[in-house]
Amino acid sequence: MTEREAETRLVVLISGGGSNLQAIIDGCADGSIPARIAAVISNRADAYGLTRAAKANLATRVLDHRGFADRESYDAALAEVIEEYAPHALLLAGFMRILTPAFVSRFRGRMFNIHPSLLPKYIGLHTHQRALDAGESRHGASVHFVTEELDGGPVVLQAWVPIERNDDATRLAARVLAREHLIYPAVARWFAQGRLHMRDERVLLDDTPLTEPILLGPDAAPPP
Ligand code: NHR
Ligand code: GAR
Repeated sequence: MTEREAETRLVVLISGGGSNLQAIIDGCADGSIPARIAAVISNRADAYGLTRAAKANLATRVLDHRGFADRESYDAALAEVIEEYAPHALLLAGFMRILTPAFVSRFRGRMFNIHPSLLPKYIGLHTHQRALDAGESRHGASVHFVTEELDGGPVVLQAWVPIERNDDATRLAARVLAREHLIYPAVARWFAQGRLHMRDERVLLDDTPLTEPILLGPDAAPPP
């Protein structure tokens, strides 16, 4: 019997290890995310996530930003490659390049990012060390719609972890990453089920506006 292909097409952008990509690959494979990954695109040829994608028989592309004169021309080329795959959604999963407003406008409302902090805290880079330096007792990760404002789009789902007495950025990052692998597939599932929208810069889940992000504690599972 021929399996009918899941209708929702995802394109995933990576720059590195791709463990969040792997969580999405696994969710698509086990049916919990009713979608398929049409392509994985990296700005770095040596990203291990490309190996993960190849092992899963996914299409891979590399578009190195260093060959382009400016952000506008890189982003225009990147958008062209993405549109070859006509994705319904675009997932940034450890993608390390800030995207221009012109790029964002092409994928607005169907582009997500996972950011390693409890937004709106710690926008940008080196979030784990900054949370430690600030003496926080909690840290975590957020999945949000991507808008023109860096790490500023509406947040759908967050998970927090405790900061422990002898934490360093490496240990803390690992504890956060384990929770990322839970929350990003959950958001991808909701999108693929047609339950997740952005309207007027707000998140709609099941047609209900979220007044604040859904926040999971250390042992909590995402809502169905
Ligand atoms: N683009 C837009 N418009 N909006 C967002 O919310 C985005 C975005 C692009 C990437 C991911 C983000 C993160 O989760 C993201 C969100 C890269 C940088 C960065 O400073 C900052 C935030 C994020 C990703 N990048 C450097 C740059 O000059 C390059 C750093 C490097 O190559 O290592 O682009 O943290
Ligand atoms: C993740 O922690 C992700 O939240 C973070 O990079 C890691 C990527 O891991 N993203 C950013 O910092 C974006 N600027 P992965 O490649 O194993 O998914």
